[in-house]
Amino acid sequence: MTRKGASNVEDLTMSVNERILRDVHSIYTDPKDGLVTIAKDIGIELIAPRKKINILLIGNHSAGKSSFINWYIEETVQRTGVAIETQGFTLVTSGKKRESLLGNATLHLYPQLKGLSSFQNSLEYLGTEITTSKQKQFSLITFIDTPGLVDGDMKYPFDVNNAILWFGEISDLIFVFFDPIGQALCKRTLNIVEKLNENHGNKINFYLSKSDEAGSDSDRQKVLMQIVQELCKRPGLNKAGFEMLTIYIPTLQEKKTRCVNQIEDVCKQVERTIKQTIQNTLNSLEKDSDLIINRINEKIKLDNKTRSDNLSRSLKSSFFVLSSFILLLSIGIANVPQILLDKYLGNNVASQIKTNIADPYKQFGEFLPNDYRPYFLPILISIALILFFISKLINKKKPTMSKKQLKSLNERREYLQNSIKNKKKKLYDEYLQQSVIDFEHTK
Ligand SMILES: Nc1nc2c(ncn2[C@@H]2O[C@H](COP(=O)(O)OP(=O)(O)OP(=O)(O)O)[C@@H](O)[C@H]2O)c(=O)[nH]1
Ligand SMILES: [Mg+2]
Repeated sequence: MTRKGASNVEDLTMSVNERILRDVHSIYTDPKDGLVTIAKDIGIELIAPRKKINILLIGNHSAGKSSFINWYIEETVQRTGVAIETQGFTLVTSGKKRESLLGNATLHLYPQLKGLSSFQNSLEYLGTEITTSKQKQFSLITFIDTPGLVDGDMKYPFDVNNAILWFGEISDLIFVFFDPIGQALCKRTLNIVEKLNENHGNKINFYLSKSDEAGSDSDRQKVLMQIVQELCKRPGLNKAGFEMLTIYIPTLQEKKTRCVNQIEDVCKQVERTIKQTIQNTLNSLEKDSDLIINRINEKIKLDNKTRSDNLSRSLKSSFFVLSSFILLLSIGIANVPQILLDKYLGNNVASQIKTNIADPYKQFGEFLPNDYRPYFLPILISIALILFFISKLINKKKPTMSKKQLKSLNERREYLQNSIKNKKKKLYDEYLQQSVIDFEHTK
């Protein structure tokens, strides 16, 4: 099968949302015509939008973070159990084949992780699990599974707080899991949540996980109250309308429970975030294109101004060169003996020169006091030289763009104004159409 064929098959199996994000990503990253390259050439740093959203899961040890991921993707990728199962940070993402990557291989796949300093001497604690699952919205998600947080002497072989805060920055959603049995009120979890909340409050969602194990309705209410109270004690977290969904993994439920499982609401939240991300991505595409177009316009305007400045400089400079030249010529001619002029130019021309150049020159010299007359010639030559130097000084031209550069800028502006904007419009229409279809289905 040809590459083209392969990509068509891929297109057919891809969801509209996935394709929109992939297309916009490649509009940015194309090495030749990508927005990142075009912007860089004119001094603007752009970051390509991601093809997937990132969801960071944090919480106490054994709160069910890894189990949630396995449930979502409908595959057992992450180890789960009562022991401290997840020891490092794992990115779980969908791809063409099942693969587990550790350390450097993960950095290779996600070069931006090189900015994360927490794993400098313990890269083996940073891994990626690629699975072929496309369940729910997984093809548009990267889950970041983290080690359970515990209080006390527990030593992590890397800077766990720093790593969580770093991943918080690049995440679109942060799920905080509290479970009813374990250390629901683990201080370390609360501290990190408080810190994350400073800049990413809108991304954070709290869940009472394993809520099937929370006992009776009133027991569960008590646990919920306790957690909410503890969270509200933190000044930054004390916000009105605290929401904490109660969730459990249906297949792991041990006893029958009357507890309402709100796990589907988690999926809906994920879908909302994906939709929002697509809208934001398409809007950024438009905004970034405008930014580049404006910068290109400014550059062309500046170049035109520099060109006209250069022209006026060279006109002024030519005036001084010409003056200098005329002065030197006059000095030369005025000092040629009359006999030679008569002999070589004829009487007529020679007498014209005498009356129009040589005589005024002599009269002009006679204005000078007697003592200065010997310096008349050197003074005139110096003036001519000064005029010449002034012309050189004025004639310092500023660099302008070459015809080729101008042509390429104009072409790029054209490309952004027409191709990219049309493409954005088309993708937006597709997105809206699909949203309408989704809406019809949910009615
Ligand atoms: N009853 C019940 N058990 C669950 C649920 N979710 C997870 N478990 C169990 O809880 C234990 C811990 O789950 P994990 O998914 O490993 O928890 P974790 O948060 O990833 O734990 P660490 O990686 O150690 O931080 C496992 O034995 C799971 O089977 C749930 O919703 N209900
Ligand atoms: Mg785990």
